[in-house]
Amino acid sequence: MAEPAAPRERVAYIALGSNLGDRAAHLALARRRLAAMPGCRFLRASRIEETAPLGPVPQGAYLNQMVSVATTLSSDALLELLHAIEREAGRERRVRWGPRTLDLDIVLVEGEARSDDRLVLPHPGLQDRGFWQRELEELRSVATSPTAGHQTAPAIELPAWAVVSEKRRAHIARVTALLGEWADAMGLDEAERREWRDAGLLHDALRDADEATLRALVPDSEYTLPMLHGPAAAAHLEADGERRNALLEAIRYHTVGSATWARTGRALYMADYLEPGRRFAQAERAELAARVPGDFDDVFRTVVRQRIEWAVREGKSLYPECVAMWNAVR
Ligand code: A4P
Ligand code: MG
Repeated sequence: MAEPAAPRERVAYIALGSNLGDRAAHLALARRRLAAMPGCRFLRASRIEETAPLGPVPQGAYLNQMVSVATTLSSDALLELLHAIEREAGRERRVRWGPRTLDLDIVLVEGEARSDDRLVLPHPGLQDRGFWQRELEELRSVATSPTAGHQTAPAIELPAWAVVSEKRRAHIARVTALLGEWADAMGLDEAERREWRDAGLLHDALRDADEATLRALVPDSEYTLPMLHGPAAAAHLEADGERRNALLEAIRYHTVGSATWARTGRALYMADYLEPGRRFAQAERAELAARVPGDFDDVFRTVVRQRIEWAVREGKSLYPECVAMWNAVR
């Protein structure tokens, strides 16, 4: 007998709103729960906007945000899960359109239109809510999802002097793809986009080179072997005539961190940690990756903190560059 066809994944857009209590924390709870929801893959989160209250009830300003998920759930099942998240955030339904700790609305489900007493899709509010239209546009402006990278690592071209294993090459491809998605979503100009791409491509170019090769490139370095490949790659590039300082600094310090990085260094540091091929905390890291274009500085701070906490837990020593970076962002 033929297997039943696997349910098709559709993209659903969910609006988050809060105007009571710790509004940002309510949105964060919703994103965490959405990222862990069964039958759903978290795709992207828009930036958060503060909006004046709509409707007849006098109430405080809202924080609004939209996220996209790919889901095999029916819209009815999705709505039920959303209501459970609202309840967890302490939502009480007293006044329709009244103040709320957390409101989760389904704005659109790809390919579905319905209007009955449970659901209206697309949500009728989409017609006249400018912030929803902006958020939807933002989510749709990039076709690929931040989690797509590990399934289809694109072919990449590395310089002839690169020494990388196949596994490393796949990591480099995923980091570069993630940086490309962020650059698109953030609308970077061509020069910065190229700088981010080169940072991704070149940061680990010497990751699998032997110690003698690395030390020959940076004879004065006091770093131990696992820290040497960044400075060595930067030295190699400089000797080849590379003059983009933000790129050189990004590559030189990508393992230890830097308090004086331009955006390129901070983007590389995040992409190296958030790329989808790493096995730990996948849902949480996917959520952070999705938030980078809208919340770059906050995600950077979170990544620095998580990497330091990990080093401390593992009993590793903290490099002074890393401590200085933490002091600069916390
Ligand atoms: N329902 C029907 N269609 C949908 C849908 N597409 N998504 C039904 C979600 N629910 C849908 O919703 C009541 C019922 O609507 C649900 O049980 C479901 O069966 P609710 O969340 O209990 O009530 P509500 O939120 O008070 O009403 P509603 O109509 O969802 O209002 P909205 O559109 O959520 O508006 N001002 C600003 N600045 N930002 C806001 O986000 N939100 C509202 C509430 C008012 N003012 C605002 C904002
Ligand atoms: Mg609602």
